[in-house]
Amino acid sequence: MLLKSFKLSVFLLLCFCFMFNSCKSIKSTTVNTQLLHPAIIPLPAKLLWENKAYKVPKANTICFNDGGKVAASWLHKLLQSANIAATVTSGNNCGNWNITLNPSLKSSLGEEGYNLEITENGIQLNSGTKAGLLYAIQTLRQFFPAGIENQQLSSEQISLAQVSISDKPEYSWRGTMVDVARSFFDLKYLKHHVDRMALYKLNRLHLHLTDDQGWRIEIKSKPKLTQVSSRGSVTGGRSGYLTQEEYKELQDYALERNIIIIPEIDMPGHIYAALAAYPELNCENNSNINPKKATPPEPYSGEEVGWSKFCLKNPATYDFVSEVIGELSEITKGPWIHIGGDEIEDPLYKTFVVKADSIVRHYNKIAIGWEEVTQAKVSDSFISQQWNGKTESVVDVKVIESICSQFYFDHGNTPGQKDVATWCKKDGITIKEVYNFLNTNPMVIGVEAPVWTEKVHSNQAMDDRFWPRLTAVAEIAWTPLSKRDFSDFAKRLSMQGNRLGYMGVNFFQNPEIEWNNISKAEQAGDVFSNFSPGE
Ligand code: TNX
Repeated sequence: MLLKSFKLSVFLLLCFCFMFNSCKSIKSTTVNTQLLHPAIIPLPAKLLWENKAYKVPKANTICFNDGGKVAASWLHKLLQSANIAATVTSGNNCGNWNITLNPSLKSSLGEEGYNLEITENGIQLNSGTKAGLLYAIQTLRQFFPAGIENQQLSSEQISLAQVSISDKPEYSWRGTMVDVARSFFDLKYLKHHVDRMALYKLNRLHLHLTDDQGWRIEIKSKPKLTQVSSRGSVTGGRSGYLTQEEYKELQDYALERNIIIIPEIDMPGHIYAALAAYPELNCENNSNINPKKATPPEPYSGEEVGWSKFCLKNPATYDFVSEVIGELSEITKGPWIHIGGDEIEDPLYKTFVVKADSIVRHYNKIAIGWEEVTQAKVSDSFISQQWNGKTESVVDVKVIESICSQFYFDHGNTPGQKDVATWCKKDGITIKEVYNFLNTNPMVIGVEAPVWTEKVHSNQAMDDRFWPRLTAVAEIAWTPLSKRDFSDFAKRLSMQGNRLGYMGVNFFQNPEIEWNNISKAEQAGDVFSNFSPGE
């Protein structure tokens, strides 16, 4: 009996070595049995390991029931990338890989939850929704050796740890924000960003599309926004814009991965790029703009904030807002439009916010704004995004938590990092500080981490600010508080480094983590990059 369990441990250890390429760091006397299992982030809500493995056979069948076809395509792609041959067929539990969509599971698992069982008979993925099935596959993906991300798997037999998982998220809003206005990030980068978000079950991508320095979305009724306003950027940053076609392509790509895009038009402040193209929107004598910063039509490439605003007493302002929001609503698939609303003083500010809210609702969307908007009596559906916690709110609306001291990833990973913001927290934001997020406000629907780009001008730098801190965001947003434990998370993260490396993510090798061996791919890309599962 003892001998048998010793053999089993050696077997599992070997599997582990193979899977994580990390034998060198394992000393036989200090083996932590917990680490014999794949390191899953975010940690599932309920998870029970069996100390056994399922050896994937040479011939496999993926069997899906009604509604499970898309999930079957994702799974097939995953297995193909591991050199595992499989036939895909419809039916009920007719394979060794079975996908079951069962809407009645929604009552227990919600909109995004799933069950994943790996037993000696094979793999079962169940959910009430397609999103849940996709997440079951994202969890399963982390059972495979990291080389799967970059075609680095040999044809050796794969063993999967046996497990029983029942999982669902703590919060519905698990977001990231990219400021494409100060410096532009193109469709290709944004798709890679979406790929990476999907692996960690992040589901909201907020694009800060406009600011003083640039306007990044094509609005056909206002052609100068692209002809003129998109040309600028912060000094050293990139200019450009997304065409409506590209915006649609990004949304479709993201939606396949259960990610909704939230476009932000930042108003009534942070609006100089638009005013430079349409100077007729200014008040008399340009009294709405600080002349020391810019005089239209000169572009602005500095970093200061709070010096430009719409002319709020000018009726043309509201026509402009209505036309822009109308067109943006038409091309936006998600239910939300972000109207900004930050860092501005004006006697008509509250009136503007209420009007902008009603314009957004007129186009059948839900408005989101930075926390200052809650000084105004916005509608009940409005969502406030908290960033400094200083606003005296007159309404009780839902909240997205982005408090700058925990979530502003334009701040450094470590003290003294170069090209980072320091205004909210001088020494940067550690992974542990992100992980220690505690929420007691029942109005909070989730969290979102922004990267502002005054100082982030390359894909490499954007990767460095987001990763690995976004893995901590993913876990605090998904895993119930009672299951969170930083030292356990840090161990799991140490084993994810190799995967991020194979995915070509230029992540910051934070000294808080004892990284295992890390393989680095030159190019960004992973097992599901550019893959479409079809309808
Ligand atoms: C504050 S917080 C801003 C942005 C800046 C950022 C720099 C908020 C809603 N606005 O305009 O880019 O700080 O960290």
